[in-house]
Amino acid sequence: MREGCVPWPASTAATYRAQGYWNDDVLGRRYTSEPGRETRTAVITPTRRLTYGQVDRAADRLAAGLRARGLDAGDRVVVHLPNDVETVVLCVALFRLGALPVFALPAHRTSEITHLVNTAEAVAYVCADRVLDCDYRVIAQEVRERTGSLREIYVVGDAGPFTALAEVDADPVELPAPRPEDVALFLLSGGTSGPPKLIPRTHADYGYQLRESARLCGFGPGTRYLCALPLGHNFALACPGVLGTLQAGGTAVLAPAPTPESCFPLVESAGVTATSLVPPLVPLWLDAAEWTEHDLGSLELLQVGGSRLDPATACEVPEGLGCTLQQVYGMAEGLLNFTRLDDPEDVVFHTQGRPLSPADEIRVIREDGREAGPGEEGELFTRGPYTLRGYYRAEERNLVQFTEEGYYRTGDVVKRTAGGDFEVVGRTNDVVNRGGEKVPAQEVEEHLLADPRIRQAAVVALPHPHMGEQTCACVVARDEDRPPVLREVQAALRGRGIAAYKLPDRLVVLPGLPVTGVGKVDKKALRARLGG
Ligand code: OOB
Repeated sequence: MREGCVPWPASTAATYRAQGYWNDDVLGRRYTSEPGRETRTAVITPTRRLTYGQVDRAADRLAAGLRARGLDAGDRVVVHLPNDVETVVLCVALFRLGALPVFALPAHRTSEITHLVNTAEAVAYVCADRVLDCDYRVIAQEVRERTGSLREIYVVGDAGPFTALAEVDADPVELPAPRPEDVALFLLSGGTSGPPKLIPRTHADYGYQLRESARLCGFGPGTRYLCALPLGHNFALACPGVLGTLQAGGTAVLAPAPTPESCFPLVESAGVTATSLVPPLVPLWLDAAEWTEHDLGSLELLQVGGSRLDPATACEVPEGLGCTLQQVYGMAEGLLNFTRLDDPEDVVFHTQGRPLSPADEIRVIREDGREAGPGEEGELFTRGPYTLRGYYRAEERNLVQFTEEGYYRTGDVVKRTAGGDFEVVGRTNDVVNRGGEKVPAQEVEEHLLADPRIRQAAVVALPHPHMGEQTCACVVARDEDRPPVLREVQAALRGRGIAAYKLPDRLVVLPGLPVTGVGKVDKKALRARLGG
């Protein structure tokens, strides 16, 4: 494995191979090497349609073009693109080249991208020209000024001072195939405290994840999967997502946004059979489905995950959208849990499912350190054939986040039913789960403290009816007579270039913050005081 990554122990890797969890396949293998693929539709967007043959050829030309411009196997490339054809082709091209995509979210701004480029020592950044009110070329310029490793900036669309991705093109060349146990891509951590960390995923482990989740979800050549959430998020990418759909020979339908307005016409025109959403979108889809003129009759499966789905909303899905509901409790670090397509309603409505793989090892540890029994709460620890053994270049963090036996400490508090299904009931780490979007409290606190009006800051989660949780910033003002107000604080944070979903929803100015016996801010007491 590459420098900075923690490999699975050799004996464990040998077992995963011997038991068939890992095989010799690599991501980016030519799709048309399978019979009958050439003319079948691989990708659909509101304006374009590509066959597997076209994806294969475009990816080969792009890989050759990138290589001619000096991109090599092992190089990191920050990919910051909307759901569109270029994103899929780039992803396949990078896999073929053995270069490693680092998937940013569309909502990320200068602050996050700078952090990613620096942490990955990325040599290239690929962005859109503009989407809605955001000019990504401005971000590119700022990131280039603040980092030292970028050699190339590629833009999809009007490149301005940078290189247009469309011009990166060369006759295909023979490329050495990556090895199955090489890192193939980096995902971002969302569920842990502190700034996002990079999660190395190998060809073998990610390949297994998408193959096995495609099997569990019954994906095949007839599947038309709507990618409504950002393509670079694990859920929409590989659970089974776009990569699982393409591997199974189905069609990936890419929506520019997850709203009913943007998705319903595509469901009808492309005959979408499956999609995935985060919980706050489900009531919106249910409401819109009542009055829509679009025919949603092709939809068979709705996956929901990322944060807690309220059981009352869950119950409405089968009738309201005319499809099967599947709860997915996953994490970019690996472990995926699914309710099964044939589970009884009680399980589907009230639990977040059970592990994907028989090789997923699970421990639920109570506060007193003992193993939890059925129905007892505890923190979930896991290891397995697609769960990382360490974050990229994060030795210190890894000591906290992994046990000596290689279990990943999820920070999630769960209960297991007698049937072995999980219910996610809480969290031990300092993250606000804002309807599936993860807001690391410490990162926002650091930005708040840069505001001269703020002396002390603590960010806590408060319950919210639609989002599940909202972000509340508790601050102590430097000048008591002129306390900051929410709008000013949001504007200041926006000015620091952070993603909009990380802006506090509420601001509470206090004379002081409660502290624990050891002098740390007592967030439990804060939440209690705020009615959380
Ligand atoms: C998904 O991945 P991440 O990495 O953005 O966030 C992981 C964390 C989990 O540790 C858990 O705290 C929370 O998100 N979570 C859920 C959940 N699914 C994830 N909490 C309650 N109920 C659920 N169903 O969020 C993710 C990755 C792959 C598939 C689906 C979601």
